[in-house]
Amino acid sequence: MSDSPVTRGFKGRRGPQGPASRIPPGQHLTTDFPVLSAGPTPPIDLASWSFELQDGDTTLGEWDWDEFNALAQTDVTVDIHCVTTWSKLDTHWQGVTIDTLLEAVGLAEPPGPFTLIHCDGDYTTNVPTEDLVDGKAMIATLYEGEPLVGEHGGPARLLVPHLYFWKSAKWVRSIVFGETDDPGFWEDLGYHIYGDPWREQRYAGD
Ligand SMILES: Nc1nc2c(c(=O)[nH]1)N[C@H]1C(S)=C(S)[C@@H](COP(=O)(O)O)O[C@H]1N2
Ligand SMILES: [Mo]
Repeated sequence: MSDSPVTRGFKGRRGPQGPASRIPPGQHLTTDFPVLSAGPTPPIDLASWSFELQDGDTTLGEWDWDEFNALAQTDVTVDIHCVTTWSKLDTHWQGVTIDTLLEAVGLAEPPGPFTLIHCDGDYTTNVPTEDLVDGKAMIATLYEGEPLVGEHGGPARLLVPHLYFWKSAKWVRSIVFGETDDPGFWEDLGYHIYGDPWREQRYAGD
């Protein structure tokens, strides 16, 4: 792994409240970690793995596995909320924030207001750019201090914990910035275009 110092990220997002007030409406606590995938876990070869930032069709930056792991690391402890109604508190992740990636390609400002996230295995999800920057999201490679296992999205997944967990795309391979908010896999099938668990935005129209 990297020799970079690890920064404690997502600051101030956990209040001093007790567990009950950290569970969004319609959710219940779980202590295990369910696996939810729309298809099989894709086999991923780290030797051919890459991660890309794109502005439409233009590649802004591309990293192979070693290059990606040499980027500055951030470590967070966050609560996660799946639309199937489980929530899990105090999950601990390490990875590279989207801010770090934009900085690495020399961009002070993100190139567009919306993103579509692409994965191995054809899954996509849309996230507004503002929900990915300012320390709100990362590409996570470690979970509870261990390399992220395949079932949970290893080697790398998006982590955007303030939205329902379907937005946290597993086996992530690229973030494509654009001008329009185009629905991804679940959003096309009727899930909410944004997915804020605190406003219970489960399905289109919620
Ligand atoms: N590539 C990909 N990412 C995905 C999914 C998927 O099917 N494919 N499922 C989503 C859904 S619906 C949820 S709830 C979480 C589940 O993550 P977990 O299996 O690590 O709990 O991953 C999200 N990311
Ligand atoms: Mo989900």
